[in-house]
Amino acid sequence: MMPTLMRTLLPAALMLFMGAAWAGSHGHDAGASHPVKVHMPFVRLMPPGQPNTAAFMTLENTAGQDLAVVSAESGVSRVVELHTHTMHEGVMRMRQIERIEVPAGGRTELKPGGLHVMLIGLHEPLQEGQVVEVTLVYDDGSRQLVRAPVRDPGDMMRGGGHGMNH
Ligand SMILES: [Cu+2]
Repeated sequence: MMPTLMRTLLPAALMLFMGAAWAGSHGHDAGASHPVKVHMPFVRLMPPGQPNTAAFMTLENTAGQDLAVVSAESGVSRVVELHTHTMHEGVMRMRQIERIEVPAGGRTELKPGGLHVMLIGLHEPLQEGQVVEVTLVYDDGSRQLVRAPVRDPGDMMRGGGHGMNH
């Protein structure tokens, strides 16, 4: 009787505790405490007059469960979409996708030519070094604020960027 009770009560208590801890990080945009770690976020500096740009970063899921980014928000542009690139008849095209998967214990790279957060219809031209706030919304309902500096991809190619270690 007793061991059976323990087996049912203990996991329940544990889940309750974890739920409380989780809820604690929910209400606000919890960057540091989110199970997904964001590495090297940046927004690509575009030539003047370009109304759109994109945010890139590496997402590392330290949780034991698969997560996915299902939307993103930012105040800098009219529309924010999740995008990927696909080859279509030999031409690289971007298209909108529903979600960006970040498998448990895995990493997902958002990079030029691949997955990205598309910022469409910038309210104002972005300046190099300016920090753009992008909020990622996950399929578990959690939100994560990412601060991504605006970088010139040319600078990064020449090694002038910070932390581009590949
Ligand atoms: Cu795009």
